[in-house]
Amino acid sequence: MRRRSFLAGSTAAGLLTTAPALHAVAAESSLRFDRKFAFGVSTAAFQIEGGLKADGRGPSIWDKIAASDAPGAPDPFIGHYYRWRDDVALLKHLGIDAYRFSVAWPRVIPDGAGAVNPAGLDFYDRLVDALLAAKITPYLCLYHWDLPVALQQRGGWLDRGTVDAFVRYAGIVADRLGDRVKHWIPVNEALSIAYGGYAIAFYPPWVSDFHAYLTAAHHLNLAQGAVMKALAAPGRQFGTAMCLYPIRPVYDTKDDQDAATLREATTTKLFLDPLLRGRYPAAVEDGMASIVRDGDSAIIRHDVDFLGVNYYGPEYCTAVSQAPLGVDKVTPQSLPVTQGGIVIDADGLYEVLRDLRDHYGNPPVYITENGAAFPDVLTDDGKVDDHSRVDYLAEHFAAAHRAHAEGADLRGYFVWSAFDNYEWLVGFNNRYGLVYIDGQDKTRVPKASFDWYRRLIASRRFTPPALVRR
Ligand code: IFM
Repeated sequence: MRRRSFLAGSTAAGLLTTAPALHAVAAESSLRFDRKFAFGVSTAAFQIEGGLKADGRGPSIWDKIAASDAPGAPDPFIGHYYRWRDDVALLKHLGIDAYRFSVAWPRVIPDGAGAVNPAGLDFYDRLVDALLAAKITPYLCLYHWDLPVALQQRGGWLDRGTVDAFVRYAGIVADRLGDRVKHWIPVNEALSIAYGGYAIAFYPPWVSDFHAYLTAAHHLNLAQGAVMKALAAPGRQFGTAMCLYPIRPVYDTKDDQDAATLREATTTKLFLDPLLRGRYPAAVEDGMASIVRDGDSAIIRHDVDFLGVNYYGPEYCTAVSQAPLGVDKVTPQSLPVTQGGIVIDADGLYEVLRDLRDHYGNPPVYITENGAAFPDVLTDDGKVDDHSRVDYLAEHFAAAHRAHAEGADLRGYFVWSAFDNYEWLVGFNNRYGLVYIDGQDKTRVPKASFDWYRRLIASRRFTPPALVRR
């Protein structure tokens, strides 16, 4: 047998394996998930913790964007650093098997490379104990974008020294938590960090230069591989949380198809290929030549225990000669989008899982992020009826189920996100949570999607709304 069966359709045998369109399946059909399938939620330290100056935490490159330094300025976060016990209680109530969170590097090592802040480690130590007591398996991500400012001043991800500092930091966290944490994810979305920060100046440190982008990408790849090798120990599992989505041509022309292929080589596959295939895509080999040193490829390539897929929606490209690399990213007007402008397309998730099955050796996969921002409203009776999010999630769970039924080695699914949180440049204007957070008093209100997910986890089965609607 190629794989253990963690998922199974409860519909008539064969329907799912022949990949029917959802609407072709009988309305009463439900999809079943095996008990070993890990249901989870994801968060990130910077987006939920707050307490940026509490207990010796150092500054990160995101602090100034998100928070005013003025005395008495409101904390724009959800105060998880202070309310973590309540939050773990909510996670327990949700019934999840696993929780993916990140450790804030500047909380553990305030300047990134110097003295350790014991209070920072204590916080995560207590959190891990509380999760385990609630029977929730921790999936620990070491770096979700909050680089210590002192390291940025030395060049950030353009400086190879940041890789060494990262390996040291990872070792310090593992020494403290590695007796209880078995699942490790070194870096969340290296593509977002490198592309947003160094290619298009959209995120800190606001650089826009192709060579800088390749340099940052390579150092992030190296950091990930180096940590996986340095921390390896019996019983420990290492994986990724990687942006993976189909990149499609807008028009069915050779130019647009070439543009999409080039875009793929310079974005998603710039991270996937060196990890699983041990080499960069041919399109970037020349650009990487002066950056990659002997031995780097062997450090980066790794037999991961799981490949983490962060999927939100597909991307569309067209050939435009004046655009960088001759490729322009566009969103066709006709397609449905989330509040963040992301195209809603569950088939894209299915395609990603199929591509990993067919072209990357069918590694064990977790969906490490999937979710959507919609304009949620807290009604006077204290409820948030986020049916759009329920539909989005149900359709994506159905697509993942279908891929698994067709042989993709899918092991689990982490919804982004447990709580409404600080969505980088747009703050609380894009809410992704299953739990609504009141911006003023930070009250936690489970949304309808929380109840939907809770029922799914408890029963391990659900009926996708698409099956009923169409
Ligand atoms: O909030 C982000 C997260 O930090 C990284 N992945 C995408 C999410 C939604 O934009």
